[in-house]
Amino acid sequence: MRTSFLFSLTAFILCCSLFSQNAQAQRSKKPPAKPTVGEARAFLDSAEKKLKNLWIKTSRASWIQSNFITDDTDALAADAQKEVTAATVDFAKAAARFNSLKLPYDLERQLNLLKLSLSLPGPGNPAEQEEMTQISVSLESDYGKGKFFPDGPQGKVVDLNQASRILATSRNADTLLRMWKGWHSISPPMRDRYTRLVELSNKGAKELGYRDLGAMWRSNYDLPPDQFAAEIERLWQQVKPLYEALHAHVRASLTKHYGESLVPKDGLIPAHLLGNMWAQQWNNIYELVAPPSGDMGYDLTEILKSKKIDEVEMVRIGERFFVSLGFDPLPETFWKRSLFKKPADRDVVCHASAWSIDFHDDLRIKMCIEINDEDFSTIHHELGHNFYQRAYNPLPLLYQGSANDGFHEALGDAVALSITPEYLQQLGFIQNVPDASGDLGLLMKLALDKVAFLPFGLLIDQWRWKVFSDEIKPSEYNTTWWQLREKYQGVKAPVARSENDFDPGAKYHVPASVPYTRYFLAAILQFQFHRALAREAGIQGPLHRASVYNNKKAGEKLRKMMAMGQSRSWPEALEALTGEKKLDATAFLDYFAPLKKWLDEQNKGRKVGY
Ligand code: X8Z
Ligand code: ZN
Repeated sequence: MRTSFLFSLTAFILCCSLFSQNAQAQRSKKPPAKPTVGEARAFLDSAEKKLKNLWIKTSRASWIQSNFITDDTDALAADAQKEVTAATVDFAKAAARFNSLKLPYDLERQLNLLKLSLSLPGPGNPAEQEEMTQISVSLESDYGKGKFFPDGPQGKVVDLNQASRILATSRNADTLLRMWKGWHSISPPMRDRYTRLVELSNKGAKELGYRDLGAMWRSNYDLPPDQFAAEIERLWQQVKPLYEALHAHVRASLTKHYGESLVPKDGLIPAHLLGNMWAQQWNNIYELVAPPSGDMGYDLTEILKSKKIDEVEMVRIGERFFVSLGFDPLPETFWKRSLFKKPADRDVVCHASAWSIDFHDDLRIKMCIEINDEDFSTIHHELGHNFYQRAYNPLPLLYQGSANDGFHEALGDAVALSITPEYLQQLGFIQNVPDASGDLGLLMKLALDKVAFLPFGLLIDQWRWKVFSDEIKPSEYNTTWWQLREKYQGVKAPVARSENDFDPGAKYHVPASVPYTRYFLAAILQFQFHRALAREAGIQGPLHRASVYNNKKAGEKLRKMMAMGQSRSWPEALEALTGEKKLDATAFLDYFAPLKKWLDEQNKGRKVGY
């Protein structure tokens, strides 16, 4: 199963026996028999068996499809997903029979997880179900195939990896704009299908008893959905001053580089200048904004290249980190079956993902690795998914997930926070560990990744929640998308946009229907995890210099939390690792406190905000 996935089950044998019992009761005019705890248990057992089978089949079909995109593999993947969706929906509806029954904790929790297990629930009507899964597969597949011709149809073709490389390295505003516009030309054809997907998946969510699909997604956090939304807002308010301080400094640096006519001193930053297609992480423009007196002293991308470290070796280094914490090495099949390099001869979904195909040890990643510091970090992110999947694999199927989806996303990132200069020296990547004068540079580089990401992590689902609740109409999709990007990120479209565009579709998680709030949660959680691991390892000193590499005690604490899967509520899992029960941005803020101080000094006399 892919970490972000529509999973499911089928229940005909069991449903039939429940339905026939009720039919008998109707014939004899007796009220339907009250369900029992024993029946609920049998229902779940049977659902798990069916589900496991179907999920494995669907994973295989999806794996092949996203490693080899053709019309045929699309059709096969859609077929498999349809089966899974139909079965899960049937199970979820049949499970409603136990709603009024007082059930033991585990049964109740698993039934609830079963109900929430689809990211895209289908309507009960088979024709609509088929339409929904076909649309969903076709959207992800179109994203995977996305290419454009910046010099016209006779000229060279550019894919997302190539465009991203240029956005990361070019400082020529015209070149950047061509890449930005080119990639955003792949998504308008998705608009009508996306509109229909919203209708169909919303219908499915309503049939399962949710207000709409957004409310269903928000119900997956052991809290009432509105309270969860309020928690997210609380965290955003905690970190917003730090984001605004970074934004103001980056804007001033870009004004200096590109001129005030392109980057107005007090306004929104054009989205193509920040080193990333979605302006979601800004680490690639480090050299434009670096503190003059705080050089970090090394460039990891240069080191990887000069040492001729290839894609597989980058993954091996990541694996060795987890092994140093006490985890078993990855199985041989991982190395045989994973995709590490973009194939030259076929279309693949390059967006990085981690898979557990068989709920046991058939673990894989799929990633078009580029030799740079960003992908070195993403490799740890993906491996975090795989090690998590293995840690909880002894649990019943419906508990095989992270405490909430933010935990899954945070795990590998928390480990990657241990890629400190001290660790790089241990790897033999740098000779000398820079002294504390380089800390500002280190913090800036990481802030351009983690702090810059926060509003982006928030806004995708702010947009989708409103799309699902119909507050945003299809005729307003693009306008509202940019309103949110301006409001949260303080960035603007580099050229005029209209409703002929469909810019949300140019971001993977929209066509792929992967909920996104998980990444906002993960951004906060990973610092809570890191602080707890450093404490467990007995590390003194600033958190940005703390590496738990080789520390078995910290590793054991982490493994224990991972092994809980989603068998307990996320506050319990959080407590097991950190001793804290609440999401708390103080670890994040403390980590960046020296940088915040520096930014505030730089920003004196500048407008902060947008
Ligand atoms: O999608 C991902 C991972 C796979 S779960 C590579 N991330 C988000 C993104 O790329 O937009 C990680 C950071 C945010
Ligand atoms: Zn992930």
